[in-house]
Amino acid sequence: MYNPDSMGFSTNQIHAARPEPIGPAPLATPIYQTSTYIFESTQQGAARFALEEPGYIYTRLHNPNSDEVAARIACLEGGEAGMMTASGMGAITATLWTILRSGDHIVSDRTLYGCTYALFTEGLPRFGVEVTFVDFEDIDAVRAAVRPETKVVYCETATNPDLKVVDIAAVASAVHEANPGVLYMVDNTFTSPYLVRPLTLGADVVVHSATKYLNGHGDVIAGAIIGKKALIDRIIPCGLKYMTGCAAAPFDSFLIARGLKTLDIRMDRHCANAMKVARFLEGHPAVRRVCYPGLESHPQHALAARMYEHGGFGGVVSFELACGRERTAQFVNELKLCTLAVSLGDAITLIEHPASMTHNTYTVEELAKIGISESLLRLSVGLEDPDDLIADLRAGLDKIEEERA
Ligand code: LCS
Repeated sequence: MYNPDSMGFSTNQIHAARPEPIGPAPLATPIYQTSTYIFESTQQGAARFALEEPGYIYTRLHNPNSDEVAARIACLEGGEAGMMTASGMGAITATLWTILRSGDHIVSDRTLYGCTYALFTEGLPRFGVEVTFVDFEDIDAVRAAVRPETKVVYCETATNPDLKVVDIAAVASAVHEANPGVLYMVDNTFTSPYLVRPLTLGADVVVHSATKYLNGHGDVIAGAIIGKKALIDRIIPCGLKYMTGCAAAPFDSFLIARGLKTLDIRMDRHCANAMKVARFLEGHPAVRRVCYPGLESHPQHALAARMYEHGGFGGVVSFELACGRERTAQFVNELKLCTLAVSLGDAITLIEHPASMTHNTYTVEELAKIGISESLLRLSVGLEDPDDLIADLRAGLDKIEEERA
């Protein structure tokens, strides 16, 4: 029993009235807002560090909130094990820095989230890793790009920002045939495991920006990695523990666990709203092109219909206006309900301009090569009444059309 009368002020300000851990069995997992965990003895601490005894050591490695949500996401993805990270970029780097060495090679889709592209063009080459960019619509080109020193093949399920859909099963069999040692890594942020489960289609590891649909409420930055237990057991002590240190915060993991409870109903609504908005945009004369896998006009609509589960095609719709960059910017500035911000997967509809924002890591020429113009906008359709979103978009589009007439 702690006796404050026998202790100094400094000791009491830390230890006095500290509650004994008790078990009231709360329904929601409490937030384990702690950096470290008490060992019963030096022997126990040594055994945990030696991985001879399971148990908590330090929150950079494990935390009950993060472990709980990681295991839940792994279950949803159909993976053996999972781990949380402080961001989606943390999930990507922790995985790659566990796998790669100088001299290794990556084959990547050429359309990627802008920071992933910068990691591949600016970051990894500084450490002697070479990246070959290929259009993943062309499976033969992907197969041909794989070399003996290729360690990782990388793509997004649906590309950010233009929603090209990758045939994950076809890529998986092609690249594993070309080199059985490659790790096929898929960023499943845009679809979430509710719509696509890359591991069940032959991918080896899935990464997420959990900042997006998994959390769903725009108040967290976090990432997740899901794959074979043997791989996660390598990434935690290497990619997480000493290469990046990008551990997820306990509170963020708590919020993602809360958000995950409604993933399916949120995704159903995101998909239904996005479909309605995409059909509206496709019918408006001020819109040159709409990128949405749910539209019959999308080049991979048939693939998406086969590969996506639960009858939805995601919540992001990108569209190109029939006007120049300046007028496109003005259109966005005049919207009332669609909110100008990067990120996606929020209850609030967000709109952004990829060429100057999320994808400004590509040069204008590189963007043109992958078919992204300065008039392309990316809309993350939220959970509002879709008719209100359409009215907001229609007001701006009608104005452009009047000017053109
Ligand atoms: N992967 C994809 C497909 C993403 O879209 C993002 C972020 C990341 C990884 C990185 O995740 P983070 O570190 O931000 O959690 N995408 C963003 C976007 O399109 N707008 O703002 C961030």
